[in-house]
Amino acid sequence: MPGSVELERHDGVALLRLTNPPVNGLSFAMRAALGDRIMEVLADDGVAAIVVAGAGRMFCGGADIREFDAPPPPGAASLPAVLAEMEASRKPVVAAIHGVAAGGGLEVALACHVRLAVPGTRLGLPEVTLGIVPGAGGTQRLPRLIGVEPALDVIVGGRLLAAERALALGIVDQVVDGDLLDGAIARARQLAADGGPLRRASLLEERVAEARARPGIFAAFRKQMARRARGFDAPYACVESVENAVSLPFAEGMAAERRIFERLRASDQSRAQRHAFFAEREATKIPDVPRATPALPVERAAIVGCGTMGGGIAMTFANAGIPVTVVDVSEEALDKGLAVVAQNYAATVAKGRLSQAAMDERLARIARSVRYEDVRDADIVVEAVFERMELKQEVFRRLDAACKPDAVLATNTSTLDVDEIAATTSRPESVIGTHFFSPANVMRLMENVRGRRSSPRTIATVMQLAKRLGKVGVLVGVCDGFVGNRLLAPYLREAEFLLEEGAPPQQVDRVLFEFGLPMGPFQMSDLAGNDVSWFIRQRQAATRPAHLRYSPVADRICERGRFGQKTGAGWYRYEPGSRTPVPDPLVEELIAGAAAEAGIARRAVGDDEIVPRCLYPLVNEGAKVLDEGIALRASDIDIVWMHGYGFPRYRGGPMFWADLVGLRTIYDALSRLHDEHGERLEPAPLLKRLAEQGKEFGDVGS
Ligand code: T1G
Repeated sequence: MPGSVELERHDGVALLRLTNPPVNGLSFAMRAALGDRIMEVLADDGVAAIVVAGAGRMFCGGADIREFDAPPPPGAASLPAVLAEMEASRKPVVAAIHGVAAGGGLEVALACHVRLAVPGTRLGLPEVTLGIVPGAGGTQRLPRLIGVEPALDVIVGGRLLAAERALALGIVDQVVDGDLLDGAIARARQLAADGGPLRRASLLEERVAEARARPGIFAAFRKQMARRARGFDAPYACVESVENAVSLPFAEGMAAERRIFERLRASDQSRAQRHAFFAEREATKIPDVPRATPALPVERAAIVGCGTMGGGIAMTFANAGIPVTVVDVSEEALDKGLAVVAQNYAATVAKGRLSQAAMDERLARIARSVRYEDVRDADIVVEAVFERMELKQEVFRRLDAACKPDAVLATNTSTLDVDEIAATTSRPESVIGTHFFSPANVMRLMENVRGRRSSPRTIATVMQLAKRLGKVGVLVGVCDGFVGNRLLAPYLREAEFLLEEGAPPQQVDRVLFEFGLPMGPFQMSDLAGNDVSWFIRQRQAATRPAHLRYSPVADRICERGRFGQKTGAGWYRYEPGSRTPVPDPLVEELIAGAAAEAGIARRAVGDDEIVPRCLYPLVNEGAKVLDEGIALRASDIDIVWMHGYGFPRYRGGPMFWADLVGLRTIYDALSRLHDEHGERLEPAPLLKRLAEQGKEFGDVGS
């Protein structure tokens, strides 16, 4: 197993280097090596002090997540025990931190007596994002070191902090401007020479004692985190473990932390979140586009169309420090669109999440123009005009003429054929889909759609651009709806059929919200705008199979101008200025009318029918998309639905969730629905094969 701890001697100071590229993961071997080195240098009279550092580009990225599913090898070193030895050392131990100290990596540093970092270092305890709690003393040492509330923010938030923030909180003792190792060795030598008391976090009782006098802080914290933590177990387990740091002696708190850690590590939620972690990294691996494929450096960008999407995409570039020119047909259109951009930034400033200076800086990166000539310097242009093929083709013809020869021409289309758009240019190899999700400056998914002719360089460019924009890029193939919206179609279709069969919109929405989706399908449609899907349905009407049942209710709602929140009514009614959905008897009438026309005898639909009826067909469509090669792997589909539609991360995405449910179960249920409702619910061949072989989607392609 990989992982070692190198030892260098510097005039009485032992420098221990954690070595296990690429992130110095604390594998079982690494923990054993660290324990052995600590014992070695503690016993060495020639060593007066110790410095712990990381080899390569970072201090340590934490425990090796890949080892979580395997039981520890017999006699495996316990990280908490190794850290306890190190902290108890009579010889000063200084942590020299660069790059990243995350999870167990930061816990190693917390067991040192002094922590030094360099500017640019990021530190944190992201275990909660993996569905676990810090398992090597983080929930016990950090509150003692920096106080309970700040520790709760760090541990439950799970974010990595900048070195300066960590200094302000007291996580690090100094941010070193000069050479980190020189500074750390000098500090260690000085501590040894001074011979003063060493600060051991586990022995600091003042802050936890003070918190003991304020028992309400944990209830208050649970209350304020409730919305964000809805459905997740780990955040609440983190609070429980920090609460133990206040109510229990250190040793008992550590034992409780270990029990909580082991319970969560074995949970489906943690397995799902670990799956999501690796899935995001797998999605960047394209079999026929090696990582070394040269990409076009993106220094300047342009957007055509300054509507909601165009404005949001412009913000995404500006936020990433990339100057961007927005082109639209008139000054009025630009005024309107850029006013929305400014309002969005102002709202973030008002919430204290962005400084006014940063807002001004970002706005200054957004130029405007009504002339295509002004995109000539752009390395990439993203078209974000209305979802009509002839309009998009006209835009691409003009871009083809105006852009520099090697520019990438991207379309933000959400369903249209990228190949048809590419065919209108002289450079189809430079054309690709970059499907952002609304609001584009917030949603992290970037569904990159490769056309038949998209070149490796074009693909590499947009996949690298995704990371630079802070997005999660997933490469998909061309079909109606690509991956995200293609799976959305059967989900919405079955939800609408359930209405005709007897379930009111608020029941379907409630059950799917309780499952963990950010909102149910009808509230989501009212938020996104019912006219968007109405227009798509009209485009598809000509080719929709006539023999398949189709619910007219959504069309009838739109024919009445009920486009959702933006018109004050859709599937629900909205009081002026309110976003609270109110059930509307008119919609009930439309549903009952459609059911009568279809000869459907309405009934009481059970809550327990709704998740299978809406999500199994979504998973079934995922099996087709996988089989057709539109998605490279099942985990890519999971990423699309977690980052594009808010599928709960603690369920790992629809395909991982389906594997947990069991494909045999899903296949049998779908077969029954197929018998009852007809061919649209026929199980996909891949689903059938996997169910019969007792396999999972996760086995496909491996
Ligand atoms: N374990 C295993 N593999 C890891 C890993 C880890 N902790 N961290 C990264 N990798 C792999 C990753 O899959 C990728 O592999 C490669 O390393 C580069 O990663 C006891 C129990 C550290 C900020 O949650 O957040 O400690 O794709 O592309 O952008 O309490 O990696 O090349 O094959 O992300 O420079 C807690 C997880 C673990 C941190 C670096 N630690 N990692 O980002 O590189 S639990 C974490 C990250 C724990 C203790 C508990 C990031 C990074 P491949 P990368 P990066």
